[in-house]
Amino acid sequence: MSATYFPEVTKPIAYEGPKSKNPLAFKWYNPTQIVRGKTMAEHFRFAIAYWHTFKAGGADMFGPPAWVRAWNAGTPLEAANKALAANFEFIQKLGLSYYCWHDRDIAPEGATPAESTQNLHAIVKEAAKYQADTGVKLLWGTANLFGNPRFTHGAGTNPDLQVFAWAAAQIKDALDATLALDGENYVFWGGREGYETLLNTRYKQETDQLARLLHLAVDYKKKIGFKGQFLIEPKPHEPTKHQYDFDAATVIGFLHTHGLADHFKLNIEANHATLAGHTFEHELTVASADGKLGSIDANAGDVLLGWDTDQFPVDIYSTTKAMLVVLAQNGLGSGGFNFDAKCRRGSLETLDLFYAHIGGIDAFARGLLVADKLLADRALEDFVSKRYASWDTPFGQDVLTGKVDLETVAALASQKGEPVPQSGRQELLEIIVNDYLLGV
Ligand code: XUL
Ligand code: CO
Repeated sequence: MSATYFPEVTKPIAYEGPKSKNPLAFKWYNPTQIVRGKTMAEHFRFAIAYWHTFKAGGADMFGPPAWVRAWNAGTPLEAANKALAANFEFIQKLGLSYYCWHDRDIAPEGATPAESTQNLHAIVKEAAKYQADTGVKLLWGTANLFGNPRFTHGAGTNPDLQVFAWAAAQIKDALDATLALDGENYVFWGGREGYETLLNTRYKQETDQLARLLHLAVDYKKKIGFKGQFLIEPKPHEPTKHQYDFDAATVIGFLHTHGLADHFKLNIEANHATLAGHTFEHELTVASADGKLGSIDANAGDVLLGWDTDQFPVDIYSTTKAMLVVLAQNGLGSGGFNFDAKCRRGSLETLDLFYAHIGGIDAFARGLLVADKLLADRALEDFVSKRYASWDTPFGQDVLTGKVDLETVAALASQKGEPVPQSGRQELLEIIVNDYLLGV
């Protein structure tokens, strides 16, 4: 294995088990271990986020990039080629199989749309060679429709049709590139699709514009024969004050309103969930309930900071609850777990990239094992089944499926009398989850 950009890691990260003291080893993620009939590798399909891992430099609001990265050198195209080499070396050394990109992460924007297309084609050609050589695959591609100042007032939702046209041009190219690299999904995150003030905004028209852009993408997808899954990634705010794709429930409503529900699933990001005032498992549950949980951006926010810190997930309580939802719907299909996460500014070495990913991977692997055991033992389910037992009766099912009218169900009130209040046993269930977390 070549040691160009990560000489500090000389062999692929291996599973060594929970007793290992080696920080460059997995303690819980054993890619070949079977859980519920699937290997751990199949359960997760972990992906590297190109933007955080290879393009971020630790910059924040108060200081410029702070990290020295050997691949960040030469002309923009030379640097793009070096980052590509680093990407495949890193993924192979981590023992993973997927990556995700924005168009502008992998190839520099040119002076004209034609030059941008050309840059993207050149890099895609190289990426295809690396993919063929390494077996690493593209989980999803997306277009960066928020970085360039032309998108300040939105992309699809911009008041200027000319900006909409530039967004369309970028989506077209990004879809072509995703198809060329056999991408398994394509993500739409509504970067600046939102508003700052209603004083200057036609809310209804902007949401119609967004729906139109998505319909155009669906039509183009069919035209070029792209079979991957389209995904929308909700986020409540940041960069705009109010984003139209606020949360899972809002996006699901939007998709149904605009005749897009058959064409999209959701990519749920943990930190976006908490920004919306929800838990990660809430957003996963809402998406899953509508058959729309398609993929996951695996990261975490900071409880004390109300913004999108995109930290690596280490909280196994949260990963366990997430995996309960994923297992209940029998996996993510063509989706996976993309580490949309970055090291803290102070974690400045490339070695920190390995520790960060290993920590996140193990946190989810542990969550999978605990969730599997909770399900296998029906540790929560027996209580939940009892809680809903009245609905599982034939009469309950008739009410639920609309076979019973209001008077008939109302008659039950006097027939059976005052309902007996039942404990929800929240604290007991929390103890049970803790026991499993500590016991696995
Ligand atoms: C931004 C974010 C994006 C999307 C892809 O908060 O999560 O990186 O995942 O555009
Ligand atoms: Co994301």
